[in-house]
Formats: sequence, C-alpha cells, structure tokens
Amino acid sequence: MKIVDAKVVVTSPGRNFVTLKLTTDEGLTGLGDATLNGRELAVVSYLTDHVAPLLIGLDPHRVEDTWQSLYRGAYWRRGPVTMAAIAAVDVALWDIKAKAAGLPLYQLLGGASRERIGTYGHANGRDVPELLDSVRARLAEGYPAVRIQSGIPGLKAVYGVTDTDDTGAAVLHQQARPLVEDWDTAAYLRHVPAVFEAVRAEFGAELPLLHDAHHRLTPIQAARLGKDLEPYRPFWLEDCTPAENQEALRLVRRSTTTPLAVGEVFNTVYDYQALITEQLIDYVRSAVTHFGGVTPLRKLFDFAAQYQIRSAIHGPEDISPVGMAAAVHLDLAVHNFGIQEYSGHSPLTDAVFRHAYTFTDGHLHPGEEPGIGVELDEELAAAHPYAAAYLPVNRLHDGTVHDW
Ligand code: GCO
Ligand code: MG
Repeated sequence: MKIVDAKVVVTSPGRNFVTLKLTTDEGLTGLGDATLNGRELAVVSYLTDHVAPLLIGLDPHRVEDTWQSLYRGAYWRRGPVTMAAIAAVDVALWDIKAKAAGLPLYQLLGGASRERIGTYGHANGRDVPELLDSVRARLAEGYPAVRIQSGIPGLKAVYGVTDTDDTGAAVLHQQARPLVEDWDTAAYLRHVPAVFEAVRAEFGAELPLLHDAHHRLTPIQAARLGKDLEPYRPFWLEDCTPAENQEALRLVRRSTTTPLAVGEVFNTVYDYQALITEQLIDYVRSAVTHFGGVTPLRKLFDFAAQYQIRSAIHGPEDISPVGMAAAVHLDLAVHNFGIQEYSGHSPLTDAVFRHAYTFTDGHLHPGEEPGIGVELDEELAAAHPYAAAYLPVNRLHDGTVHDW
C-alpha cells in the first residue's frame, strides 16, 4: 500500500480546526488533527509545504519509521508547530493501519483495559452562585468530576470563566486580535480557597473537584495555594506554574500533598523528564495533537507508569473530534489511565467531523468502527472557512504582561 494524496483541510465551524487527510492507492483514508489554537496557519504551511510532498509514495504501515524520519529528519526538533504537524501524520497513519486491519485503533494498542472512560467537565461562573449553578448543570449532564473556575472580585476576566451574551449563550474567548484581560495574583490566592469551601459545602466531600491555575503563579505562590486547598481535597491543581521550568515543581511538591497535573503545553517527553523521574507530578496532561501523535504519547504514558503517574489527556474544544477520537482510543488501552478532560463540541462541529465515539453518563467510549472512527464532511468543512482568532493576553493593573 502507498500514500497517493496528502491534503490539509482548514475549517471553522465556530472555531478553527486543521485536519490532515491521507489517501492510499487502495482507497483507504486516514485523518489526523493538527490544530494549534491561535497559530493554525503555521502548522498548515509546515504540513503542505514541507511534509505532504515527503509522504507521497510511502508505505502507510510504517508508522514508527515515518515518525522518526519527520522528527529526526527535520534536524530542528520539538516545538508546538512541528509536533502538531507530526501528530497529524502519526494519527492519520494509525487510522489507515487500523482500517486496513478492520479493527478500532484501541485494539492495535493492546485492546481495552477498561469498559469506559471517566471524564471531567468544566464548571465556570462569574461569581460563586453562578459557579454552583454550573456545577449543578455538569452533574445533570452526568459528569463524574468537575473542574471549577470562578471570577475573582475586582478582576474583569479570569481563565475558564466564559462570558455570556444577552441570551445567556457562551461568547467565545477568541478574537481577531488578542483580547486584553487583567490579572491580580494576590486577589486570586485570597479567593480560590473560599470557592472550594462553597462548592464542598453545596456538593459534599465526594465529588472530585479540579482547578486550573493556567501557569500564572510563582513556585512559592503555587505552594501556598496547594496548602490552602488541602482541606478541600482537590482531585488536582493544574498548571500551577509555567512548568517549562521543571525545577519550580520541586518547591511546590515539597510544600503540599495537593495532587499536581501538568503538561498541556508540552510537546515531547523531554519536557517531562525531571517531573516524572523525581515524581514531582501526579498526572501528565499532553494532547495527542500537540505531542507528536499516538506513538510518542503512548511511550510517555508507559514511562510515567513506572512512577505511578497517570494519564489525563488535554481535551478542550480546540482539540478537534479527530484529536479527541485518537485520545479516547489511547485512554481505553493504557493501563495507567487517570481521567479524560471532555468539553464536547458544537453540533455543527460534530456534523463536520462525524464520530463514532460516544459520551454517555459522563463516560466516553471510542466505538467499534475500524480506525479512529471519524469521517470528515469536506463540503460542510469548506462552507466554514478559516477566521483569524487569537487567545487573550493578560496584563497586571500597572500594564505588565502576565502569563495567560
Ligand atoms: C484546559 C486548557 C485549555 C487551554 C486552551 C488553549 O485545561 O483545557 O487550559 O482550556 O486554555 O487549550 O487553547
Ligand atoms: Mg489547562
């Protein structure tokens, strides 16, 4: 079998998605997600200008060899653009291989290690009463665990807190130029423990509660927050510091037993090396889409497993249903699965990317279709062209740029 066509499809059914579609001489097709939120077109160029021509004529069964040649052959390794492009190729090849075998991808990864995949959903509120309503809504949808993000008194916008329009519909936090938001770490640190207290008072001790600090704290601030949250037994504190400085997590770890989750912005196993071998974290959070695909993410999970660290694949709306499908197959197969983030997609996005995976009673299952189980409706995709959109930028009250 040979690859005869490699095509990149950019579509924006409400938000931008980049998809690689490979076609073989036997008529099999494979899809891979290459969406890098806010920098989509850089990955499109990487794929169309530099990768697609190299794929024509290759045997799609050679997944490992193709991965190694794209990673090592570029000489300039790592980074989100490169690794998103390689991820798309890797997943498309796995999709083809599984279709050729007539099996859902998880069977090729060792088969199911569990019956279904536990998820967490997002509860957001501009204030605590609104957050409590949002937790109630997620529980009504069946989510077994909830990430809680609340507005902070004195701050206009806070990560994870969705603005709503007059009708109550969510307003997407993506703008043609980066929106400027404000930030005050002291106000945040004062408020978050009270948020946890209110949610525990309303929903009891058993509900797993997560929180995302979105890389905004220094190590000592993160240590403070971890300690302050201990009485409320969070499931995890996510991205408490900008974790590319792996040493920062040593200080946090020494100071608190609050479990730590890290890695949605990481691209390779090297970003995790000290975090895993020194057991500084509890969950690895990379997405298939930003980590070079199923091949390296499987290796990361196996490495993490030796240190009792578990998987928690990144699953916001900016991972397309193609990236989500690949994640769900991997989740079902790996032994050290922890939890899967899941926000779902709009009905229009689900129509562009028809998928076999299902979400029932707060749990995902990849389904039994051969491959990853996603079909791209190219006509519908073309009807929703790319629209420039950026993530916000954060500034302190004196105007200094802060991590968003
Ligand atoms: C999460 C993340 C996302 C990111 C987003 C950026 O935990 O789901 O923090 O919401 O902000 O992926 O594009
Ligand atoms: Mg996050």
